[in-house]
Amino acid sequence: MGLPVADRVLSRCLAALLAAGTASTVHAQVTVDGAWARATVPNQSATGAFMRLTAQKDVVLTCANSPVAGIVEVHEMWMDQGIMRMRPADRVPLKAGQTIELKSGGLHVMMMDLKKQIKAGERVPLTLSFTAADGSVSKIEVNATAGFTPPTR
Ligand SMILES: [Cu+2]
Repeated sequence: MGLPVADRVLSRCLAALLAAGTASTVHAQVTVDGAWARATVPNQSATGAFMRLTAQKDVVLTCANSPVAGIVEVHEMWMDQGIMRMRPADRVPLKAGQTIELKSGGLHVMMMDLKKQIKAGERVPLTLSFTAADGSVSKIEVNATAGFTPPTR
């Protein structure tokens, strides 16, 4: 089941990239707060990133990338008979003015095929792409702080 998922995310990311090349890219439609990534131990291949996102207008989170991971997906998590399960989220819509929280145990950015260990205190760069109803794509750069626990605010 790995391949179809990767294909889907990849083509979605590609679509976002292509759209970004033709439409004007608008910045700062989405603000990010409290971004952090869970630090890893040596040889760990995957980890999560978490943050609060607030959009100025209705958009859908369509794509996530990071230079430190081969595959980046947005996952949702839920409890199923006492077992924590997760899967790629099909759509992550953001309503204008409403903050959604990507957090441990809920929606999260899943970074897989990690290219290096993520040490506590490091910055983890992420690029998130959002598509609006008119098809325009905006991208934001996120610097998540790595740690083993969420940052205190
Ligand atoms: Cu996940």
